Amino acid sequence: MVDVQNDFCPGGTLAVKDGDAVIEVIHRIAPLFADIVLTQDWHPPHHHSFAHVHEGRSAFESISLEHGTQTLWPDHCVQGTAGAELHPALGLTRAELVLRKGFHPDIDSYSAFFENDHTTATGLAGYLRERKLRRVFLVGLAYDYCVGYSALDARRLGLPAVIVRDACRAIDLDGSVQRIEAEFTESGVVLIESAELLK
Ligand code: VGL
Ligand code: ZN
Repeated sequence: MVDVQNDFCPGGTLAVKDGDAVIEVIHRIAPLFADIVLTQDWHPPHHHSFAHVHEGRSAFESISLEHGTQTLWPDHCVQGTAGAELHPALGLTRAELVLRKGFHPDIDSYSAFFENDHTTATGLAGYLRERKLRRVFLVGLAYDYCVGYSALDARRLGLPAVIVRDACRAIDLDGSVQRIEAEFTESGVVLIESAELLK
């Protein structure tokens, strides 16, 4: 489960429309899974992805960096703040790992597996390998950023990756949904609805 944190839910600084609506769906399907891993976006206060760090720039603009384009975001999920906490309605207390990402000040990390240089590992691949967890189902926020990039990296690592679409909500910025869905098709990320799991 990716980044179901206060800042990505209504009232948060980078609120995804209906972000908290994923919680009910996630609770419904959670009992079907033997192992649950959570991620938490976890930025230092002046993280490079924050618009305020870049003189004269505004949130939701894109800038060019060494490892590609960076969308600038409002300050969000700052380490130790209430906005960075997992949503209080989440009841996944049996989750086995909470993986934090995005803590290096100069680079963003959408994916739960690699930072945005596509090289620096978060450790999740090793964790899954050592625990012999060989397939990932993804839920959470945001569909077109952290969920999507995580699914694509899972495929790059050779793991089957299934996104439960109604257990995700998208930011939907400048065609981001269409763009990532084209990549899903190319790399074999599978989209399903929770009802298909529950029947
Ligand atoms: C995310 C933008 C910035 C996400 C995280 O969780 O999808 N999006 N940081
Ligand atoms: Zn972030």
